[in-house]
Amino acid sequence: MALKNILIHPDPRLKKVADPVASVTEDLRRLADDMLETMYDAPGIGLAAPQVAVMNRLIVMDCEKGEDATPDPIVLINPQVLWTSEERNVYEEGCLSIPEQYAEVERPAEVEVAWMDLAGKTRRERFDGLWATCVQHEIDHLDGRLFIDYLKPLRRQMITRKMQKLKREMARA
Ligand code: K2U
Ligand code: ZN
Repeated sequence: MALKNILIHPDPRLKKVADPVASVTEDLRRLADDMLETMYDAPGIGLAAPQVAVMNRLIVMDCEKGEDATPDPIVLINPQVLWTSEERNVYEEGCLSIPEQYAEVERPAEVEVAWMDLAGKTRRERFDGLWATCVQHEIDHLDGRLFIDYLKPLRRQMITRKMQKLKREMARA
């Protein structure tokens, strides 16, 4: 198990479309493990492979919040949204690649997703609540989309400028 470095926006790798996973290998299992460890350490409730500079269509999630919640990690390989509800939900989103920045994003309240699990089995499930928000946020990462892409240009530009300043300070440290 190893903690991975999380890319910070702006970074061209966060804007790329990730490649489909061909097969579940030992390396992929190790990557999923490392992503879960990195997510819990952040802490976060989701993480997509491009955020750790791996351009594979792989995401991990565990939206069971709270200290005493039993961890319920889920690994989704090549996830696809099959259906979205008419009903929409607004959630104040954050992103581990855009630290300390939060903004309201409206998304479908419920989504049906198909994916392959680590056993190579095809799965299909409906997500609602925070799980629905999170899985859409993570699948966006696989398509090079960040939550700030849903904001007005001026707000997005302000956040990007703040991240550029943060990265300059991190480089000096
Ligand atoms: O992909 C990521 O950067 C992890 C995201 C996942 C997420 C964002 C918005 C809404 C739901 C999930 C977060 O940084 S995880 C941090 C977090 C924790 C609790 C609630 C919202 C965000
Ligand atoms: Zn994110």
